[in-house]
Amino acid sequence: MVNKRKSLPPSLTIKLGKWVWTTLWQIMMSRLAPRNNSGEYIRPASLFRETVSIQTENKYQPATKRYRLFVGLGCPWAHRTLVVRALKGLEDVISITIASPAGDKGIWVFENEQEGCQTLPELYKLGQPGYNGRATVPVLWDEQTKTIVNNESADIIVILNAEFNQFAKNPDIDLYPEELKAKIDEWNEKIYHTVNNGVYRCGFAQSQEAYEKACRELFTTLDEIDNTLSKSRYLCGESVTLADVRLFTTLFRFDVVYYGLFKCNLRRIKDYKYLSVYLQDLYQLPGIADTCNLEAVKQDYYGNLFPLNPGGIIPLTPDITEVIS
Ligand SMILES: N[C@@H](CCC(=O)N[C@@H](CS)C(=O)NCC(=O)O)C(=O)O
Repeated sequence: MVNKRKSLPPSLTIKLGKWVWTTLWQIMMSRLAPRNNSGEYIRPASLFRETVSIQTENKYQPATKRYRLFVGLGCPWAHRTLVVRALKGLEDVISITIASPAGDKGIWVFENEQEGCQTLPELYKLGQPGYNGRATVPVLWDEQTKTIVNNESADIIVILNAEFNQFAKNPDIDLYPEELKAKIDEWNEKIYHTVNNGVYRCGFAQSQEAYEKACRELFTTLDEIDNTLSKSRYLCGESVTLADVRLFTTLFRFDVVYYGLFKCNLRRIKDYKYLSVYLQDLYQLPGIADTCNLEAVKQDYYGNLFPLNPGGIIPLTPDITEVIS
């Protein structure tokens, strides 16, 4: 039997589908990921940059149970703050609220009301009336003045490392010692651009050139790190520093999320002789495994970055926590 139903010729269907999808993709990507004229992803700067310090004129004095961290378990930037909180033994000093992504709204929400707020954008507005920018995790929040102290993970981990020692269970662990600062900063600079933000520059690239540039830079740095780790246990020698913490949260997500979803697929971490052992080493440090939630990571990335995964299917992946435990 011949099907007499009229239908669009396939080539026209494909052309139309491609045009509609590409146009929508570009609109959505421009919201998700600001870009420059070459299609390179440009991460917006964090706006709240105060510190906690015992200096008398400082508004935010160190105290126990005064500050709260708002985090998302999928977020690598927020994850850094959880790792430092665990390494320093600040669990009883700094409280935690875990926010979850509300898929269709593109914002972080709370399971239980926080400071009278149901969502992170509401909390930002409470902290700074009229605030209309991005509401990102992590946030270091002051429960006393009801303001945001800082929303930049790179700053928050420095604060947690140094300013709460009088209350910390492990005050002697110094992740940013004076004598290694220059070396740590040097790694941080390189690793931020090419690895931490580098994976986003791959995944959020909006041109072939931008993607290839980011991808090559990413793997050049990973190769260099692998070589360094053939000679020393951690990036700056035999003890863990903030440079390792910052690298760890990206490595933990790499094989299950960035490799596939962000097209970082030249190599996996498990293909690297030294990086793979290093990831395992860091994961096994006391308290770290408890900060890691692979299911939340997969759900957050594959379930919420709609333009990168329109079908919303969460892939089955090896359970890397079994491999690195
Ligand atoms: N510079 C920030 C970046 C934080 C960030 O991008 N967080 C993402 C989650 S992984 C977020 O909350 N995005 C929400 C948004 O951009 O609206 C930091 O390192 O603290």
